Amino acid sequence: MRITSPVMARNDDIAAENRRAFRLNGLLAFNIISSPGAGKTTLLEALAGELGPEMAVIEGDVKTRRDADRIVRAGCRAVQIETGGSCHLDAAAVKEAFSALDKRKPFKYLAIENVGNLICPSAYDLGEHIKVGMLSLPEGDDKVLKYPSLFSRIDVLLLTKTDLLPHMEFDMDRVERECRSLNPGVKTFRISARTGQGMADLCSFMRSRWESL
Ligand SMILES: Nc1nc2c(ncn2[C@@H]2O[C@H](COP(=O)(O)OP(=O)(O)OP(=O)(O)O)[C@@H](O)[C@H]2O)c(=O)[nH]1
Ligand SMILES: [Mg+2]
Repeated sequence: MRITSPVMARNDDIAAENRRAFRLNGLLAFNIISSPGAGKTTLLEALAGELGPEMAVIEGDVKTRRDADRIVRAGCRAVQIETGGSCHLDAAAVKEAFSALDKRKPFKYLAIENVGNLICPSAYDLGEHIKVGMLSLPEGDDKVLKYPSLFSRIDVLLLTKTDLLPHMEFDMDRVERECRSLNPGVKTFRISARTGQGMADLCSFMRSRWESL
C-alpha cells in the first residue's frame, strides 16, 4: 500500500485546483525541471522569441528576481517566486503566483520554471499538463538512471546545449534509451537554445498540445 503524507495530499488537492484554473483560462501549462544552469531560462527566452506574449512564465528560484527580469526583457509576462530556501516549487506557491499574473490580455502557454534541482521538484505536482525534464550535455550522459524519480515521471525529455556536442563525449542515444526504459511514453527533443536547433519542432509540439486541450 502506498502511504501519502498529509503534506503531499494537500499539495495534490491544490494542484488539481490549479489544473482546473489553467483549463478554465484555456492554458497549456508546463513545468520545467533540471539541475541549476542546464538552460531553463535560456530556453524560455528562446520560446519567448517564437511565442511572444502568447506565453507567460512563473519563475522559481531560491532567491532573486533575475530570471523573471530576463523573461520580461524577452517580451513575456513573468512572476517570480522566491522560495527563500526550499529546493522546489509546490502547488500553493504556483497558485499564488498564477493569481498575481496579469491576465488582462489572454495567453495560451503557462511555463513554470522550477528551482534548479533534479530530485525534489519531481515529487510535487503543480497542476501542469506537461512535466518537462531537461538535461544539458555538460552534465553527462549517465544521469537518467541516477535520478530515476524525475526521469520516470516526465512527459517530455529535452536534451539541450547540443551545440556543445563537438566539444564533449555525450551519447544522446544512450540517454534517450535509458529514459524510455523507465518511461516508455516519453517524448524527446534535441535542442540548442543557442543555435535554435530543434526549437521549431518543440514549438509545433506545444501548439498541437494546446489545440488538443
Ligand atoms: N552553449 C549553450 N549554452 C547554453 C544553452 N542554453 C543555455 N546556455 C548557457 O547556460 C548557462 C545557464 O543558462 P540558464 O538558462 O541561466 O540556466 P537555468 O537552468 O535557467 O539556471 P537556474 O535558473 O540557475 O537553475 C548560461 O550561461 C547560458 O547562456 C545552449 O543551448 N547552448
Ligand atoms: Mg533559470
